[in-house]
Amino acid sequence: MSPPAATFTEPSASFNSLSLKKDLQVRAASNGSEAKTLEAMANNWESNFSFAPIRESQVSRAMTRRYFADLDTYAESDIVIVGAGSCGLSTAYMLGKQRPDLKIAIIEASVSPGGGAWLGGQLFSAMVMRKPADAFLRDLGVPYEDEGAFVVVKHAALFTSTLLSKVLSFPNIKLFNATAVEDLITRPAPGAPGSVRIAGVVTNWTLVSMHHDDQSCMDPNTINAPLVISTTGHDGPFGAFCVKRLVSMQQIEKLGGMRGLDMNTAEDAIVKRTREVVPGLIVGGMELSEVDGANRMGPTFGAMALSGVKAAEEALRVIDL
Ligand code: 48N
Repeated sequence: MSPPAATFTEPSASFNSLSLKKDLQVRAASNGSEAKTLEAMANNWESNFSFAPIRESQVSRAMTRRYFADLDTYAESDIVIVGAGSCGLSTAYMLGKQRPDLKIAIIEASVSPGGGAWLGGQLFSAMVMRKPADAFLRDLGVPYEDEGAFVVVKHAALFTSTLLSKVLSFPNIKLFNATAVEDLITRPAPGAPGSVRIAGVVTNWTLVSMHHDDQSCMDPNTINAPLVISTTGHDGPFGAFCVKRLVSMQQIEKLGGMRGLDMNTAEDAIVKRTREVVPGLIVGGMELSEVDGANRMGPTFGAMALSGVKAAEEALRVIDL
């Protein structure tokens, strides 16, 4: 049984105890069976307040029914995005806006999506984006201070939370967080012996992925998709996952390895080189620096946003071929 369609009520002008009291009185007036209870609550909600009664199993079913319906729906996706950092989320935002017809699954290993974009750099809150990435912020509706060649968002979390909320509001996009991609689904590439085209991802709950060495084999789950966009960040415990797998599958010879910090060189290169690295796999964001040996840019995020814009355009070019 599929969950009820999402019902979105307009945010109330000013929710507070007074508006709650008024809601209760309105409900009491129109609801004979509960009128007494609601009236008592409206008159003295400090002592008579109670939520509508529930059985715990209803909560469990509300969660699990939706989760398993989503697993079923997205088992066949049009696009899978691996990694919900600033690049992956920017990619999803651009695709969600332009192609509501596409089923897009985002697989994020961490419980908390957002990757490295919750702070501007070290533990400093403000986030710098160099122009022309300010155009992306305007499209997203994130305010910033203009400093000439660059702009500053007062808190990186304002950018990331705004982007995340927009992505999660698209009905054709599903975020599976706390879920790791632990391999790629492949098919022989026609006419290219030994080469493959990517045809989906192999997933497991991240906690399971982290314990393959100390638990008996826990086989993974899978998502089929004609196109995967990998934005898993530069090398690290989980980072650069898909490009490292391409090397171990002998689909690319070796990784270029991320170079030292050079903001000007790095940001231009990441945006320019966002592309389909092997058939069916587009790579963007800092994962790309590992493929090409691009420099890192440090605490500036314009290239992540615009690499996401580029990755979305590449995806639409490839998927409509
Ligand atoms: O934020 P990241 O790490 O990656 P990007 O490319 O979106 O943004 C990079 C950016 O934050 C920088 O590194 C800045 C600009 N600094 C540059 C520099 O010079 O240091 O997000 C990657 C996401 C994370 O949330 C990971 O948890 C996730 O990808 N992830 C995975 N998710 C699912 N399966 C995996 N195998 C996996 N590996 C990583």
